Amino acid sequence: MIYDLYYHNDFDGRAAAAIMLAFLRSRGDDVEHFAALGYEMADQYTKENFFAEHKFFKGKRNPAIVVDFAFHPKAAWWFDHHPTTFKKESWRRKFKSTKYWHYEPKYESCCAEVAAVLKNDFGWEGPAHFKELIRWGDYLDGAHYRSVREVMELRSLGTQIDAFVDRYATDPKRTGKPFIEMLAAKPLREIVRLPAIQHTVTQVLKNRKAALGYYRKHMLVAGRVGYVDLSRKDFEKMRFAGYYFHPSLLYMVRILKKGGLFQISVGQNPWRRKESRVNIGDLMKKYGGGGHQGVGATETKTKKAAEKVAKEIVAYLETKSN
Ligand SMILES: [Mn+2]
Repeated sequence: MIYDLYYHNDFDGRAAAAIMLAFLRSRGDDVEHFAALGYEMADQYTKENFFAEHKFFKGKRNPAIVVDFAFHPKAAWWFDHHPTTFKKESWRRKFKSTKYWHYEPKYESCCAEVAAVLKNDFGWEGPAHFKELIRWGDYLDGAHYRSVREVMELRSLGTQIDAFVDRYATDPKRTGKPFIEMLAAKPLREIVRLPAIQHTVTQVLKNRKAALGYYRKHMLVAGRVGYVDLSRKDFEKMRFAGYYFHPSLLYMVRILKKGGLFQISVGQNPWRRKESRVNIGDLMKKYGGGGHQGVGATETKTKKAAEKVAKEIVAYLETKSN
């Protein structure tokens, strides 16, 4: 059987896709098209005929396999671990656990979920190097970074691979089919040493230096809350940069430019989780946005509105961080 493989546009999505690909090929099946999915395309994805009508590729559409992304009732195989996976109430009702549809929020990564399902339900175990792939999938998807320096200075195998995926997320020649085939075939420790990846790491660190200079100059601190307006800058997101300079901060509030909109992005210091008493997702809901316990966002049409929201949130979080 020939399938099309859709995966969330991040490291975990690709790792899950790689495991699925190895499994399919081991039983004589294969994948014709590979497509990365992002939440910015939720409007398209939530259409009933998404798989037949999207423009990711031309030609014949094969049965769809979706990993690490929202539920779709037309998917032949589907795996996800995100608690926000059901985008429509009617789709939530359509979902039932079957041999081919798997929703397992207990897994920190979808690659771990896929490997466990294939082992338990299909009696298949991949090559030994998948252990390492899954370990890094859990680590990155769960943001278990040991320190802010590990992330900011790309000090580990996982953060280096992740920087490469992030930098070329929309370049399928670099992070599409060939990359997924590589993840399926080789240990990560070998992949990370490739010149293309090490070159990207050097580049990212160089760009980061400039962005960090801007942060250092423009970031404001109120109590244990950091605030920076990045809406005029085309920086990579660097959601942890505030903690790099001020490790004692509990929260960061940033204004970013997203398409034509202004996004107010709020995060909790992941190295000080225990000290935080605010559910950021709930807080952002009050401003028409959403998120999880540790991170959330909302959007405004104008810069002025974004500044007003950001100011209110900074003041509120300051009262909660003494
Ligand atoms: Mn994931």
